[in-house]
Formats: sequence, structure tokens, C-alpha cells
Amino acid sequence: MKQFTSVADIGDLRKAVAEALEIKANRFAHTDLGRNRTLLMIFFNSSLRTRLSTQKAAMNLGMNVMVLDVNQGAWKLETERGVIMDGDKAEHLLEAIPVMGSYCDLIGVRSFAGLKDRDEDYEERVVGQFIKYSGRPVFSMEAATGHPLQAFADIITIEEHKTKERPKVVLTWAPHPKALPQAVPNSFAQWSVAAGYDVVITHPEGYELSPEFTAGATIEYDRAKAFEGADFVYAKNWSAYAGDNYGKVLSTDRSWTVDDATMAMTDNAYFMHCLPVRRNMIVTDSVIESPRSLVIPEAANREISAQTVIKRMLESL
Ligand code: AN0
Ligand code: CP
Repeated sequence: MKQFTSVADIGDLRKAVAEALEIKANRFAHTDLGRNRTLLMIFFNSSLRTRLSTQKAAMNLGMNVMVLDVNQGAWKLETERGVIMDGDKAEHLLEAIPVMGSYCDLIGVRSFAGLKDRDEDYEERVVGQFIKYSGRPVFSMEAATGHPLQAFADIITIEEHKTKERPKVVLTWAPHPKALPQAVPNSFAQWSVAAGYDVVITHPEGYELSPEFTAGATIEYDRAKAFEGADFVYAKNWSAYAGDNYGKVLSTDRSWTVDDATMAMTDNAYFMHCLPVRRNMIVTDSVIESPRSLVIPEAANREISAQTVIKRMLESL
């Protein structure tokens, strides 16, 4: 595997999940694979889970790991070509990328959407430039439009907990005070359709996601109908995608908070969220602390999704 930015890069999803579960059962089976190999993780944005789980996954494979927080101690990077660099940015990504590539064997990149210019975000310019100019296999640790390591961990978690072949999985928008990217819901929708689930997406009007990611899912504006018979409830906030409202917060309506009454509409569903989560905005204390909450095992599976992807990349070197 030379790049991992989307569900297409994982190939047969069933096989990938089977491989992930084997890795989970014996995570130190391939400690020689990464010997004398170095992973460089580059963060343009904050992280708790991705940082720790990806580092742990690489260490399980015997790798050395370097972490760079671009905004803390590195030179400020220009990302646009053709700019006269007379402002506060001291270095261009076009030099920084090949330099970083020269110190490592694999690169992980986290770079969120700017949420100002939709075309620019959906072109995935930053991760695209790493793929083009680093000379190394590159994986997304959440880019502008997708968070595939999260979605892969979510699918592993659903596969471990489902009790029917084709569970009903409901992705619900929930309120949040700040504008957040569409990366997590885009990837979750795309990966859960690829996994063959009955996928229903519910949100207030105006929060329609890109059809490129939601193809195969049902959009249901009626919350009660959406949650009826659900086996899994996946909550997430995202900002608007559509038209002139791109990147805007259109609603903070707390009737969309996932609470006990919401969960009572389901078929005793499990609750999922990628974390970090704002309690009593996205989900109530009671639901996230309930025995049906999968948020901790879901986060733990981030180590497994990362290890599966890094293992495949090491095998391709
Ligand atoms: C980010 C997001 O919504 O994309 C990261 C989630 C993994 N969340 C926040 O910025 C709160
Ligand atoms: N879920 C997730 O990616 O969390 P972090 O932003 O803490 O890495």
C-alpha cells in the first residue's frame, strides 16, 4: 500500500477487517517488519488519539517514530505555489516535504479543512502534495475531507459488536458550538456503505453532506424514523457543506443532542463517537456512560486500524 487517504486504498474491506482482527489478537507478531524503519507523523492540528494510537501501532511493528507539530517550533509553512513570501511564513511546503521525506520511510499527515474555500478543501491539496513530493508512502491521519483511520476503526468496532449480518447504522448530526469539518462523517458514511450496512443519515436541513461520500446511504430528516430499529447510533457534528453556507454553523439546536429519549427510539442500539466529544452538547452524560456506549473500545481500535495500514505500507517498501 503506497497511500491511504480513502476507502478505495484499503481494497477488500472484509479482508482488511480480518487482518485487523488477527493483528489485534497478536499485535507483536511482526516486530521485525519495522526494524530500522522510521515513521514521521506530521501534525498541522491537535490530536490525542491519533497521535498516541498511531505511535503505538508503529512501535508494535518495531519502528522508530518521529513526531512534528508544525505549529509548535517548526517554521511556518506556505502551502500555495506562486506566492511572494514576504509575510510571516518562512518556508514553503515544496521544500519542507522532500526534506522531511529524506529522514523517514513512511509519513502520516494530519491537516484539517480550512472551512473557507470548499473547492480548495475538497481538492485535498496538503495531503496531495505530500503524496506527490515526499517520495514516501503517505497516510492520512485526518485530512480535509476524510478520516479513514477513524472509519476503519469504527468498522472494526461494529464488526466486533454486531449481532446481525446487515445492521442498521444511523449517523446523526449533533450540535456543537464551533464549526467542524465534514471529514469524520464523510468517511464514516462511505466506509459503512462499503461494509454493506443499512446506513441512514439524519440531520437538520442544510447539513447535507457531499453525495460523493454518502452514495448508497439513505438521508432521513425525520429523526424518529431514522432511529427506529437502529442497531448503532454514530453521533458527530459537522459544519455545512452545501453552497454558500460551506463551513458555517447553521444550528446549535440541542433537541439533536443524543439523550436517553433518542436511544429509546432505537433497537437497544450501541452509541458511538470518534472523540473528542463535548458532553451534553453532542451526547448526554447518561448515554456516553451507559453500558451501550462504545466510545472507549472504538478509540482503542485506532491502534489496530493504524497498525494494519502501517503493516501494509511496510510490506510494500
Ligand atoms: C475534529 C473534527 O471534527 O474533525 C477531530 C475529530 C477526530 N474535532 C474537533 O476539532 C473537535
Ligand atoms: N478521533 C480522533 O482522531 O481523535 P484525535 O483528534 O484526538 O486524534
